[in-house]
Amino acid sequence: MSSYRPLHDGWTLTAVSGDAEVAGVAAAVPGCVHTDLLAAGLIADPYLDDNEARLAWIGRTDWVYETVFDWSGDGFERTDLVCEGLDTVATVILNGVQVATTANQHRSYRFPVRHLLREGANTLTVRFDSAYAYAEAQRAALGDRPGAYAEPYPFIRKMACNFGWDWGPTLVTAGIWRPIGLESWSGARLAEVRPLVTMEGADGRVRVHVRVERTAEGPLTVDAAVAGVTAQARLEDGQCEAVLELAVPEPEPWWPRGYGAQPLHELTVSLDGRRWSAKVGFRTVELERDGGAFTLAVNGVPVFVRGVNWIPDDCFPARVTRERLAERFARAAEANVNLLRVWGGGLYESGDFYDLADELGLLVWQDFPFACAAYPEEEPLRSEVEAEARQNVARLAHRASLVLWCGNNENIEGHADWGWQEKLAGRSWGAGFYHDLLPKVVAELDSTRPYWPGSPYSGAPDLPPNDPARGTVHIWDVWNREDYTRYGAYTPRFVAEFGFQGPPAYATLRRAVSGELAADAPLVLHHQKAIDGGAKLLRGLGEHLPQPQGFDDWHYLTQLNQARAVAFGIERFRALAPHCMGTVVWQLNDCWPVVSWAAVDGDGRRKPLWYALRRVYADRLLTVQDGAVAVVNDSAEPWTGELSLVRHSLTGKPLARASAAVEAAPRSVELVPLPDSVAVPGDPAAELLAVRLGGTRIVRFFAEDPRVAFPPAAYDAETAPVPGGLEVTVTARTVLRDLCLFPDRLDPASTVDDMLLTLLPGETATLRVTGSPDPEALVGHPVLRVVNGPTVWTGARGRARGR
Ligand code: BMA
Repeated sequence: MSSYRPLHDGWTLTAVSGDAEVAGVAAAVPGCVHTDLLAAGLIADPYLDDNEARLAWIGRTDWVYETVFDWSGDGFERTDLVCEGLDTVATVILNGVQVATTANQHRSYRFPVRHLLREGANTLTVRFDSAYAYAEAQRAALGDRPGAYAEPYPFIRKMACNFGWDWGPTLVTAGIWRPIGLESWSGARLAEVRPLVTMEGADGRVRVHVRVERTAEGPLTVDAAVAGVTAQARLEDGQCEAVLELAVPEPEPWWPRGYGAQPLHELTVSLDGRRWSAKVGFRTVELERDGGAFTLAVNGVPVFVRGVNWIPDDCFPARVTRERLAERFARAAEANVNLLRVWGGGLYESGDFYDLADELGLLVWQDFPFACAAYPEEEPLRSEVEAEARQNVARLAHRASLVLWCGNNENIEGHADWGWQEKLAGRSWGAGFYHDLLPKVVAELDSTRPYWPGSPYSGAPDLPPNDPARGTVHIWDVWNREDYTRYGAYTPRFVAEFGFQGPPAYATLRRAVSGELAADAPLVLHHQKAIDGGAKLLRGLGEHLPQPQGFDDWHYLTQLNQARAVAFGIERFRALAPHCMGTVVWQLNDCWPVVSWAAVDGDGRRKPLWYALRRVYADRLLTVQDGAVAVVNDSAEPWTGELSLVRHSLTGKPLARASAAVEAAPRSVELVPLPDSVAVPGDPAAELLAVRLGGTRIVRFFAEDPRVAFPPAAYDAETAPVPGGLEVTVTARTVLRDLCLFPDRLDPASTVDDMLLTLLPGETATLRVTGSPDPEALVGHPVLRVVNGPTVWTGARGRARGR
């Protein structure tokens, strides 16, 4: 017997330190101070212009949330205040009596409060002290630690990127960020249910670890059921823990997407009429490490990871609804992604996040929340870390999608390679967490999946952590210093991070920034957080693309270069399979409108990189590598056919042809050497190579674009209305290099279904555009872009024929 009552109404917010006069402002729970102040019209939107710069005071202020609620004795023995998330330095007060103080955003809490409740009106107050003040006090007490950023985030258990990152603003939040409510119960309740789900041979196996909290004397009965199988445990007087074993004969296994279906079964656990339930899927996970490999195997099948890194989708995480997550996950799945890495500067994500991953077959690699800094291991942080790890490992242990626990992001590398040891002068830096505490917690609570101490990591503490030859590597010399062709010098086992920046969609930038849009406009630069980011974007164009003339060129060319850079890396690494068994692109998403490494921008718009990802992450990929065509077949079926190789002039005239019979076995890479007749051009500036196998066609030029003697682009374009939008047909009169359509320039809601198309003269592409952008404008500059288009090379304009 129990009843739950959310306490989400009637909250007010008051500033109780500093100069701000904020008192009794209506507040949303779950929520945070920034979004409350925004809703009350007291601050400007932190994501627009440089408003962020004037909001630093919020993180330095102490705040009080308060609500009054009615309560009347409900006949239960116990009533608990359940706080699923308090951000972060909180004092909880009920009817003037202090219930608890907390300092960990990553934990949830339950406090018995029945003795404090009164008939009639009750006042619940949650005071949040400044996260800065707390973190700075810990820093003073424990001694400073080196890190990638000067902010004090390693000194508080709070989402690190809230203090600003090289893609995120500094907006230090406070608030009741997850649900809060009263739960009343009598007799006994399920305090923790931790099902470990795996397969043994062909059979599904669930071991449900149950902990109960009880007031009742005498025996209790716990029941569990899954897939038609039931189990029961009896708890004797005073006993609080039980393990229930369920063996499900020959269930359909759960597979990552691309490998099979994702059957999920409802597991129910009940105690005295109280019911806990979750969806579980049966599978095994192993990490194969022979000879330096880093290969995730699900149900014994090695999986080539086509991954993306995930960052908190909003600086104000209470705004991230299930609907929004579903949209982001759909974008990942459509781009043929099969793994999300929940990066260590963020959070243990919400139940909705893992629900969607389980349903879609998106594997999840979960970092423990530590990133890019040395972390003190002393109290109070040590106990907080242990408590949060225990709670979250138990919470997520049953998740089919979760395949790896990882100790941290880049802290082992930082300690080894970034000059931290000298600065630390013997102070703790987190090694005890990554090599001792966290693996022990995982071994104790979740034996069903592997633990990896950090990323990058080579497999042993004494090895150089970022060695491409072992374990996971992060490749950041590209972007920071090197041309993207340097990916070609790597022969890694598993690339857990690599990426390249590009601006967000035009409509996103236009919404975020008022006034002039220019690469160097101060407000545009405010939405670029990487050190020297603007210069690196331009330098990164290298020999590949011309330097831009004006904003429109900058926007197209740097977006295009981002897409090409990442695609270049993925093509290289996939062609190395099975030596290399995964790439995790930095990064899928953004938390606000910003120039960044993301494929999907802060307003949810897809950048050209997303379209490139969809192509290079497809099951079937053709790529030219080191004088051969790599036929990459990451599907369960063989890929057979006649590989056609044609060297063309830029006018489309075939100059040489070759072909080869191909039979790429399932999950394999076949290398087909390129004969000189097609591989060696007569004139590198005036020829291209077209490679085709079945429905897949790629085009390679023999020189970088600025050295190709492109004719000025000419094309015919027609638009026709179709339900929900327009169909755009572009017929190339000349070669068209990397055609993109940017309909959001005309209508922010408008999208297009494909991009980055290279057409030979006479070829036609049909694109679907949603919404109702002006059809004439849609097929002209600067909405329709090609590399050899009017503003990059002067010359004839594309001829656009309207409807
Ligand atoms: C790695 C990541 C992030 C960062 C990214 C881009 O260091 O782990 O910390 O945002 O590179 O610089």
